Amino acid sequence: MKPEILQMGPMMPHVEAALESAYQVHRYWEAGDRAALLAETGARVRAVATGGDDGCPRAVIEALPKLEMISSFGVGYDAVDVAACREHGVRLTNTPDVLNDAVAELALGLMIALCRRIPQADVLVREGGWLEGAYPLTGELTGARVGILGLGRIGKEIARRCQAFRMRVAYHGRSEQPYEPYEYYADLVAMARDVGWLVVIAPGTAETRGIVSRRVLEALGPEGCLVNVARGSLVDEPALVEMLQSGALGGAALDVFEDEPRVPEVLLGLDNVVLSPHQGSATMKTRAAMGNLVVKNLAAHFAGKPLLSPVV
Ligand code: NAP
Ligand code: 8YV
Repeated sequence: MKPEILQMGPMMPHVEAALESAYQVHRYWEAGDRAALLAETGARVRAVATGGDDGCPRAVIEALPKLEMISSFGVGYDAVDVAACREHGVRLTNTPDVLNDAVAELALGLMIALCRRIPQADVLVREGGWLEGAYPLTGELTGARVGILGLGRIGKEIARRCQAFRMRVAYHGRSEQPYEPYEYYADLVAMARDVGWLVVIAPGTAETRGIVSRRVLEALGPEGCLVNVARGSLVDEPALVEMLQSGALGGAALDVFEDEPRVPEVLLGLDNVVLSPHQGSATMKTRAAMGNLVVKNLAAHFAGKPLLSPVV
C-alpha cells in the first residue's frame, strides 16, 4: 500500500510523476467538494505536498489528524501555517539554497534594467525611435551604494554580485554578522538614508510586514531606488505607489506584490518602475532542483531518514 498524500495545487510534471509513483495522491485543488475530500481522506493522509502560493492553512492541517509532514516548494513558507504545524507536531520542509543564484541573478537584472532603462530602450528601438535621435543618458550602478535588507542565503549572493559591479554594500538585519565584510546598520531608516539602492530579500513574517514603511521610502528619497525580490507584504505598497507617482521615490524594480498576480493599476503606467511576475527562482534548472528537493524530503520522511531541509 502506497502512503496517501494530499497535493494542494499543480506542481511541475517531474514532481507530479515522482509523487504519483511513490504515493496515492489526492489532488486538493481539483476536488469539486474540498471539505468532502478532507473528510473522506483525512484519517489516512500522512503528508502534504504544496507550493509557496498554495501553502497549507490551519483548516487543512487540522482536518488531517494523521498528518506527519508538509513538503513545500519554495524557500519562503509564509503561506503555510507554521504555528499550526508546531501545535500538531507536523514537520515542515522548504527548498532553500538551490535557488540562491537564480534569485540573485534576477535582482541584479532588475537593477540594471531600472538603472539603464533597458525596457524603455528596447521599446524605442522596436518602434523606430532611434532613427529620430540618441537615447537619453541614464544612471549607472558602478560606485553606487546598495543596502540589503536581509543578508541571508540569497542576500549574500546579491551582495557578491553587487560587489562584482563595484557597488558599495551595506545591510540591515536583526543582528550584525561580524564575519561579513559589509557595513551593518541596526537602523533600516538610517541605511535607507545612506544608500541609493535598497534591495529587499528578507522573509515574509508578522515581524517584517510593512518593514519598508513610508519613513524608509522617504529616507531613500527622490534619487533612491527600491528593489523587492522578497514578498509584497514587506513594503507599504500604497505609500510606494504614491511616492513613485509623485517622484518622492526615484524608482522601483518589483518582482513581488501584495496581492499577486494583481498589480496596482497605477504602476502599469509609470515610467520609473520595472515589473516582473514573481520570477526570482523561475529558471528551468533551479525549478527542477527545487522540485527534486520537495520529492527527496518526502522520501526521507517516509524512509525514516533525516529531512534534508527541515523548517519545523
Ligand atoms: P534566509 O537565508 O533565512 O535570510 C533571511 C534574512 O532576512 C536573514 O539574513 C535575516 O537576518 C533577515 N531577517 C529575518 N527577519 C528579519 C527582520 N524581522 N528584520 C530584518 N531582517 C530580517 O532566507 P533566504 O533563503 O535568503 O530567502 C529570503 C526570502 O526571499 C524568502 O523567505 C522568500 O520570501 C524570498 N524569496 C523570493 C523569491 C522570488 O521568487 N522573488 C525566491 C526565493 C525567495 P537576521 O536573522 O539577522 O534578522
Ligand atoms: C517560488 C519563492 O516562485 O522560494 C520562494 O520563496 O518565492 C519562489 O521561489 C514560489 O515559492 C513558488 O511557489
